[in-house]
Amino acid sequence: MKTYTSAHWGVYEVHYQKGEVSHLAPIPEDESPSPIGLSMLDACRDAGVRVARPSVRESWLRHGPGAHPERRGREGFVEVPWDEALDMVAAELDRVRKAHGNASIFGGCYGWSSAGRFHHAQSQAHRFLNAIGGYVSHRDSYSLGAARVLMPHVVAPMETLMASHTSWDVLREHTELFVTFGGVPEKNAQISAGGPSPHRIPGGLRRMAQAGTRFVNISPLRDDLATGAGFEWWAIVPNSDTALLLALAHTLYAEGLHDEAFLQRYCVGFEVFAAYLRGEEDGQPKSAEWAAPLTGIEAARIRALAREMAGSRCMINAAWGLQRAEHGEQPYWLVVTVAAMLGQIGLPGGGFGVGYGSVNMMGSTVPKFSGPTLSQGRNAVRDFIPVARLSDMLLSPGQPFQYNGVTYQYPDIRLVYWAGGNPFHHHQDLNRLELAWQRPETIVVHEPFWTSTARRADIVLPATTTLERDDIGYSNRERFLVAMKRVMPPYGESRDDYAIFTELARRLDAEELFTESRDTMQWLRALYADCQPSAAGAGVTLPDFDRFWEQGRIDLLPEPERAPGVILLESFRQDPEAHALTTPSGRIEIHSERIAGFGIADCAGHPRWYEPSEWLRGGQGEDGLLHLISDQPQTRLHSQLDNSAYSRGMKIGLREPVRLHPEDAAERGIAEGDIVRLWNARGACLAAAVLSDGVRRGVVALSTGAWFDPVVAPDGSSLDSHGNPNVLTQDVPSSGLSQGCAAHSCLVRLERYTQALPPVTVFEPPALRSVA
Ligand SMILES: Nc1nc2c(c(=O)[nH]1)N[C@H]1C(S)=C(S)[C@@H](COP(=O)(O)OP(=O)(O)OC[C@H]3O[C@@H](n4cnc5c(=O)[nH]c(N)nc54)[C@H](O)[C@@H]3O)O[C@H]1N2
Ligand SMILES: Nc1nc2c(c(=O)[nH]1)N[C@H]1C(S)=C(S)[C@@H](COP(=O)(O)OP(=O)(O)OC[C@H]3O[C@@H](n4cnc5c(=O)[nH]c(N)nc54)[C@H](O)[C@@H]3O)O[C@H]1N2
Ligand SMILES: [Mo]
Repeated sequence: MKTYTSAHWGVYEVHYQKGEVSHLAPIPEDESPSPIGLSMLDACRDAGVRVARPSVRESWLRHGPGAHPERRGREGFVEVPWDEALDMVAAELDRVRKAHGNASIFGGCYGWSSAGRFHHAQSQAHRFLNAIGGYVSHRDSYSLGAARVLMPHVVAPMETLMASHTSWDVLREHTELFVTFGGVPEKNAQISAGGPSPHRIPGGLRRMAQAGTRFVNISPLRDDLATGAGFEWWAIVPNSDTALLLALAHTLYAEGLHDEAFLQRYCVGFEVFAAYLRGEEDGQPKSAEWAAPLTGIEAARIRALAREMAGSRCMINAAWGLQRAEHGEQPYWLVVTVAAMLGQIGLPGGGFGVGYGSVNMMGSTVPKFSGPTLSQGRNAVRDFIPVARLSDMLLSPGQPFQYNGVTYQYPDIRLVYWAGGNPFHHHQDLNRLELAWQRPETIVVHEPFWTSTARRADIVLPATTTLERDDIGYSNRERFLVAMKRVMPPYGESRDDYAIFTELARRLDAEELFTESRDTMQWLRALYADCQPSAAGAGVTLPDFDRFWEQGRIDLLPEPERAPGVILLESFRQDPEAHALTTPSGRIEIHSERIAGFGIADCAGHPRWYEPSEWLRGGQGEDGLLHLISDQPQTRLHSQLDNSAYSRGMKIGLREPVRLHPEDAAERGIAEGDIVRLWNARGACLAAAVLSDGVRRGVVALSTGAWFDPVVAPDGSSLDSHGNPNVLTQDVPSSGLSQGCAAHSCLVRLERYTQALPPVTVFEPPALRSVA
């Protein structure tokens, strides 16, 4: 029998030599396996960055909670025995909850952690914190901050939409024109939370192109799309998609190409929007001529595309990146609106997609059921934050914030607990986060690796990786349920998050509540048994646990004849009364009375154009400013595996590559491979120049995930030596509606770096000493 493992970038076979694990290999069913996982073994054995023993920051150990918070990230750690570390963490949790209440513990733990349904660090942490009285939580995600809040008002929750996207076989057969905003990046579709298998997007796109679908990619980056054939690239000004979509809507409306009958039967509020298109609100018709200087795209081309869309079976897609920006709600609302005007929603191959290419699951035909899920218990604390308001919360306790039409208050946080995420990767404006991070009295982090966040904790507890423990791999609408067997011993003294929380729960009189007296294998059996009925409901018969464990994996894809193509919103189209949407009207809301009723300054009741605070106004940055796209990295998942040979192999002289147009480079005297400095008022970093005419002029692309590695620059300011874009991005909300992450609205300057190059030291451990 073969052994398998599951990771966010795929399901892999585990191969052994002489009884020891030697390498991972793609499963044969995967026609486009991701190379990221092949590097996973080495990355997990990398002694340079694994946390070996519980470690406590020098000042905290000596002087207790709150000692020299400004030294977080700057001073070394003392390695202590497990029992001492656990006693310390338990005593500190107890002190804080008694002195300040559980609402002073932030336990959001946002992050992708690793695959496996039981040892999912965030779920483990939430279950534990609930068992000891609760914690301040977070809502939504960095992925989909604006969309998650907006879309339930307009059409349906994002989860529902994502799980029912029109499938690739239907697209191939029916879609004549595929218009995509932000491409369908294959690099991103390597990933799905829990284990994509097999990878369906590269093949899906190629087969569509072979069948004759015409593609138009509207994106600042050309290589967001690869179809194996030619396609049209519209190098749009970043953050101007709303203007382009309004102009497409205006052309359809002005030329009578919109589907009145569809709008009447399936939508509400078109008249209000039409008045805005005509310019009745602000005196400005949203014509193609109006949009041309905003988007950098000629009016005639915009009009021609609108006519072509109306004349063919057309799928409109938007990458999630579009809504990770200021006013990120607007392009999403408009993609639905323009698709509604075309009247093809619910027809095969027509309508809209919200993230084909953002993750692998989109367009799958694998049946959906709730996989094995660890219950998190009940949280007695009601306070929460929208996830991307982390620094605001720490800096402004007691201050009000708006979220989805309601006003709340930021809690007063004394203790931050993080397991399974890396805020010094994921948050915007890291220099501001460095300041906010000085506010709590204590910061506890569980981590397998010496990440930039672990280095900024007071107590670091070393966690195992997936390869070092038994678990069950499952991912929504992916094909395999995987017995993830432990394939190597834990690194150093690292322990499973479950084992760590069990010990803490024992010290805090919550052991039974947390563990239900089960060990890991008992939990795996229980979680497996719990999901058997829902699998059966979806037509999947799961064998008993022992058979599953022995077999190594279960194929969840029914025979082809039982897996008919999926068409998004097909039943709604067939019968909008019986299959009414969950919006207030049960219809698609082109005007939302509910959102209008919120009275939010930057999100009205219908989609409209709002100018971002940072963008290339008029298509060009004033005075040398460039628009920064900080997209998802090709060679890793966020910051995960940045230490791997594969990710490091893409770097140039240890620095992260930044892509820019050859003419923007020439204007600055920059050649291929030169080390450059990117900066703005918020921060600065180094990166290595890669020249490409596939990047729009005025745009630079620096992917996320290079481990944050600040040094003091010659002028005394902080300089990230490695190339982390989040020292540059703005920590502002997408809007007052959603408070989502707006990383893609960011201007920077760039120059050749001529000073002595600081080293990249983040792949070496911090200063460590052991207690005598
Ligand atoms: N500028 C900019 N910033 C962005 C984005 C962007 O587009 N632009 N994208 C945003 C998005 S969409 C996201 S989702 C976030 C991602 O942000 P994160 O999810 O925070 O990033 P990861 O690097 O995946 O962090 C996961 C951490 O969990 C650790 N880990 C793995 N397994 C375990 C385990 O078993 N136990 C414990 N305790 N820890 C474990 C890993 O070592 C790693 O440090 O970044 C966001 N940030
Ligand atoms: N390899 C890899 N894959 C990943 C991840 C990873 O870390 N590594 N992360 C996963 C996660 S957590 C998420 S949430 C998804 C995110 O998936 P997305 O949000 O879709 O990914 P991004 O790479 O941020 O953005 C996609 C593209 O949008 C384009 N774009 C940015 N701004 C604009 C704009 O204003 N207008 C237009 N038209 N285009 C724009 C950029 O060119 C970018 O390449 O990716 C997932 N996939
Ligand atoms: Mo994400």
